Amino acid sequence: MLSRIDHIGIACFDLDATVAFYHDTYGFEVFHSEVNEEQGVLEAMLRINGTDDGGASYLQLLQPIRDDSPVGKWMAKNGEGVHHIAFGTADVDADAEAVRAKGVRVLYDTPRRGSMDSRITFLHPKDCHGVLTELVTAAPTPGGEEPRSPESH
Ligand code: V0V
Ligand code: CO
Repeated sequence: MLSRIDHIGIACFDLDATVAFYHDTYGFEVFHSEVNEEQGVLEAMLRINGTDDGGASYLQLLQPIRDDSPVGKWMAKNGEGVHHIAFGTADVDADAEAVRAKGVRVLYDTPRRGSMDSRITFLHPKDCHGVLTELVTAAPTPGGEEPRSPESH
């Protein structure tokens, strides 16, 4: 079951400058950042709020590390802006199959590695009214919950 907005993916030219904007304007902090070589992005996750399924919602700021990556290609046409939305689920495999059975193109046969060791897949934007849509299951942690932000301890 899709139970929350996991994140909104925002493409940017300069990750540091964009992180600074979100910090200085709204006070949002970087919760996590990493390079995902396979997806061709340098990314920063800004944790916005916890959710009642034990997860959280983030902004995912994305700077392409290659021009021929999905985000690099998209930015060449569109510049900066909202690139995708991601719904969180406890079971990305089951939900991806259920969506596929409805005739929506699911881009990966098996979910791949996403931010913070999550498992992710994507639905084709042309089958989703123009919105690139991601499904994501957060990595399990020893406590059974997602990592918590420093201020929530
Ligand atoms: C492309 N199109 C989009 C779009 N990207 N429409 C809405 N939102 C987007 N983000 C449209 C594009 O304008 C074209 O429409 C059409 O789809 C085909 O696009 P294309 O430029 O020819 O590019 P393709 O077909 O080579 O690639 C498009 C897809 C690709 C969606 C297949 O971007 C992809 O595989 N995306 C999934 C992976 C991804 O996005 N990774 C980066 C985030 P017209 O012009 O023909 O009408 S990584 C991430 O989120 C992580 C790591 C995480 O969450 O943990
Ligand atoms: Co994403």
